[in-house]
Amino acid sequence: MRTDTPLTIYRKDYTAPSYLVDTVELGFDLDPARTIVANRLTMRRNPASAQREIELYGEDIELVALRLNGKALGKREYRLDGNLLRIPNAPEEVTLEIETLCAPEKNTALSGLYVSNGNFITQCEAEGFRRITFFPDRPDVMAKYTVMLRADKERYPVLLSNGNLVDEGMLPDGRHYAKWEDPFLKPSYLFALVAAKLVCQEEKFKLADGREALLQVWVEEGNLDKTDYAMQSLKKSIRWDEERFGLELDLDRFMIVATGDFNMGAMENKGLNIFNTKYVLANPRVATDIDFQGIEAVVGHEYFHNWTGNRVTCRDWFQLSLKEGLTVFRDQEFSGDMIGTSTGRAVNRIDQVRTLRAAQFPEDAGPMAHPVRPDSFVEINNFYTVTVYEKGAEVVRMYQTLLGREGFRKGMDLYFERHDGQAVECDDFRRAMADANDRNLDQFERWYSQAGTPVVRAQMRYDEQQHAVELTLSQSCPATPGQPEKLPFHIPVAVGLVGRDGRDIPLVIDDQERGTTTVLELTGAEQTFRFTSVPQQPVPSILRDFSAPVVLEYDYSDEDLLHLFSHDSDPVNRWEAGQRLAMERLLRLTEDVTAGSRLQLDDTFIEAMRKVLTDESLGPAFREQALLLPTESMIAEQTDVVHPLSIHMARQFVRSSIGNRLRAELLAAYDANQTPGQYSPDAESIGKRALKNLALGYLAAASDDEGIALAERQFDEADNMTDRAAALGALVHARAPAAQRALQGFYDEFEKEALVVDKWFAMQASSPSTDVAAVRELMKHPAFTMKNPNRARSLVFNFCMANPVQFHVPDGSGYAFWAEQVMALDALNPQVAARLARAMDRWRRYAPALQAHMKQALKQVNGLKKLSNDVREVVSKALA
Ligand code: 0A1
Ligand code: ZN
Repeated sequence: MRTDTPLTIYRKDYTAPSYLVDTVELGFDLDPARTIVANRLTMRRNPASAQREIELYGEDIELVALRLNGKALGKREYRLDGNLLRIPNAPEEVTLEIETLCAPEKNTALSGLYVSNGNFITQCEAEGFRRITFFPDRPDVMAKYTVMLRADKERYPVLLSNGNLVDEGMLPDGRHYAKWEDPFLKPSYLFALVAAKLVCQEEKFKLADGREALLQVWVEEGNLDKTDYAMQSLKKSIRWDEERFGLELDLDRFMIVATGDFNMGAMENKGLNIFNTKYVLANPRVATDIDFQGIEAVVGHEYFHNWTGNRVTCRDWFQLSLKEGLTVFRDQEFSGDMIGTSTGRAVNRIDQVRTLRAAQFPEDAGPMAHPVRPDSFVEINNFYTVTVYEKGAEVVRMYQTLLGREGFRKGMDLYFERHDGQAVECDDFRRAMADANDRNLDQFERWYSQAGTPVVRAQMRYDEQQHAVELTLSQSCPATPGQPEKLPFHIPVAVGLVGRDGRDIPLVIDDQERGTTTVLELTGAEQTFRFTSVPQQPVPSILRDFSAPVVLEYDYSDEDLLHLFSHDSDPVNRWEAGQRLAMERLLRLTEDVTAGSRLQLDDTFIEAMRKVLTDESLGPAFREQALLLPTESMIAEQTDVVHPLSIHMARQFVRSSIGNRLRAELLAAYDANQTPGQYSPDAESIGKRALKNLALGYLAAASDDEGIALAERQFDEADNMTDRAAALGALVHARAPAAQRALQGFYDEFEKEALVVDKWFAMQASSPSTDVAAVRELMKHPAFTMKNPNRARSLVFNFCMANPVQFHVPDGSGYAFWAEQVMALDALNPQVAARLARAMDRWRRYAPALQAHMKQALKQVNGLKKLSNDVREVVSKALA
């Protein structure tokens, strides 16, 4: 906890480390109150650095002893200022021995070495290793690690670290030890240890080259009935990386450990991935379809990091997207390939687009906007963002769109050939892609350096005499903090032309046949592309498969959109046409609510919805996506002055109108998409349940009681969590009289399942019937604690971020609650507090009366003297 003005760190100030580390030997005497860490480093001066001082970082640890080449260092021979330990005039080669003390049980920040439910766990990314021992804790210092763990055998029977187990045995006083050796060079942020009472599901798995690897999933006792899916996902991930990228597991043993106390989703520590239980534990009784999908994606993500992140890592934290954007892209492709079918893939892609629009576009337009490769930060933990991750993945995807799958693979191969074992920059990845394909990708660099969501404006002119289409594309990008002007991006725009009969028109440019979808490369501020042999005026389908993370502007008429919504061969744009139809109406209705006008929804829209709902040729998963309305926050992003209540009422009106006017079709879809028999989280069944439960939601939102009755019945009879939670959600959100009974029953049944109790809190927190007072009541529930991040997120975050009507009540009490909780959380866990702080990012867009309250709440937090750098950065940027 720092109380002075936090320091900004700039990418341009990067300098090479003064000393390199060859080997690290760590010894741990584990004790919750007082753990002794012995650290023996062999180091040598870095020829690439002019600096001669050894620089080590340490935070919240006590230095007990320091020896250099066998000799204890006196107080004059080193300097310890805050978190920086410097040893001047050190020789060329040194052996440093450092002994420190830490108190894992007091570590509520969950960074470094901490205790979770009695077990020792570590989290070192980004800068947690320095909370364990003094070290040049930066990713460009890569070393070989040997780790000796000592702990009480009864309390901590399982002792794990990175790499291979090389020795284990007993010690006096009931203690035991285990020695681990990691054969690979790694940066300190990939270090991990676990000392715990755990059990595991394990299996030998044959790798492509014939070797056998031991795979383990470690969980607390009582949870072995929930590890199958994670294990299956791990095996699928290993296979997929072999087949798609020729990348193999490089260790004999690969372990996953689940912990209930974790700041993020999971962590890719070498050979010892540590996961939030949310992304490991699942069976049909306690986990929903979305949970199962999340597990597959996150297990894949962490596994894929072994090559993209671990074997090739980041030179500095500004390059974070080098590993994160690339690894998210890889996990997205993995999920798509696991579904297999083309509509399944499209639905997967639609989900990605939705996340980008709902979370990344607002970030890119707000006070925390930053390039995919940021130029500066105060606290690196604030930059594990949707921009670095999801926009970063879109940037990687654009290489594949521009170079083709094969070209992309060639680029990947060259990247590993050049950089295996190194810590590199985003530019190195771009260079590998360019060189492997003999392409100039210089301009593409702007995707890394310029923040903000580009706007692509399209105009089409049809020349009836010449039978030609001229498509003019122009681009611009709004100003973002520190970047008033932007230069043009290199944007791949995938385009098709849809004929009057609904079929794609074959594309001809410069007398060349280009198939029915072609990728136009927009590199200038404005360019015109000319298509010939177009027999009649088409409707352009632009940005197919969402080929670039941009906002597309085109003056589509309702007729155009209806045409695309019925016919576009590109499912993403087909869905997109429906979203545009819905958004137009939602925006108009929002204005009508604010103005007090009567609300009306046109037949055209309802008919379009009826058509998709009843179109059996479309898979249920796609129909569900097509019928899902843009979220309230997506609507808010499209309005100049945000009135959250108007948006909510407009959206509710559309929901209940759909429920009333498509009642028969919704009931039919509800019946037709039952999934009897044994639960299975395959794409087909997931799609059916999604459509069925969407129908249920609309019916429950309608004005008669049948939907509510259906939800009650489903709640009582469902044999899986997907259907139970959906039914409960429908009851709670519709404020049904039966909601209270159902909530109580649900809690009683699942009170021992922490992840289900999280759902129970979350459902109430995001319900428009839960006001500030009710949330405060829920915080008094014996199962609530702010110390557990999942629990804090389930109640407090969901209220502040997913319950706009109640959070934004006119008297400002929601914001006062926010300020209180940010401050309380900051004292425990700054990283998590800073995430909650971001609920106010878009405060300047709200109606003036709300703005005033929001500003006051922000100032209250910022006025606190004792505030972490994490929260300080977020609130001060919001106020700037
Ligand atoms: N590298 C992890 C994300 C992660 C980042 C920071 C953490 O602790 C502060 C934990 C995990 C990933 O991308 O999965
Ligand atoms: Zn990652």
